[in-house]
Amino acid sequence: MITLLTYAPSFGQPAASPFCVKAMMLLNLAGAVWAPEYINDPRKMPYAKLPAIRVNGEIIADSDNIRAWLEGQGADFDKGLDARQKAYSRALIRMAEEHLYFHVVHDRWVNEDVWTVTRDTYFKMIPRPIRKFVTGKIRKPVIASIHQMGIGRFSPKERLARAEPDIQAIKDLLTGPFLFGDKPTAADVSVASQLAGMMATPVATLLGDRLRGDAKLVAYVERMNEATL
Ligand SMILES: N[C@@H](CCC(=O)N[C@@H](CS)C(=O)NCC(=O)O)C(=O)O
Repeated sequence: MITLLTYAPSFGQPAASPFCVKAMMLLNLAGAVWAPEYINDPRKMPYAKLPAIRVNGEIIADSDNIRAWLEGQGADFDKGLDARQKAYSRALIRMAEEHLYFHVVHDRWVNEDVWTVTRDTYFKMIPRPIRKFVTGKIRKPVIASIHQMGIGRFSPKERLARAEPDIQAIKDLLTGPFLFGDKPTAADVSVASQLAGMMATPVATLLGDRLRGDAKLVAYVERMNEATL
């Protein structure tokens, strides 16, 4: 039995983090038997982040490492893909996780209107009288990291313009049900979990509205959810 150490469900998603949703999709695609254990504070994790899995007392942290572990057990998430498709897959995964992800973080943590909802969802276990103070300390380095990586310096319109070519690239590749044909692969897992995270933003934002209004992408995420969750 595998235990997935994950954030709790929120905003209609099975976990607050797209990376935890990704791990769930990978586990299901691999046919693994697993159960979630919900964790609020990731500081004791090997990288102080979630997701991680626990197998026979061993912790495997980071969604890419979870993928590698599952592949070591025999899973093949890219069955039938040739070397060129696997190379595209790698690039798509990095685009989703190292660029689009930060737009999800910006929308949830930096945007003032969304932040109050994020705060009262993610940190509802912190008593209300001290919640604003405590979460302000948690939020500060997140805002700093988004500023550091760059998109924190953009206006909402500039942020949307930066994300748009990525979104269009995903749409252009979606000539079938999934990115590489009739079956979900590792790239779909990473891309769809980040798109779902963007769509789940609980308050209207330019990016959230852009994605929620895109019938092709909404249908794609629904297809992925049906196939993998
Ligand atoms: N590269 C990691 C990224 C995981 C990640 O960024 N997790 C975030 C939530 S979306 C986290 O736990 N952050 C806690 C923190 O930075 O304090 C993976 O693929 O698992």
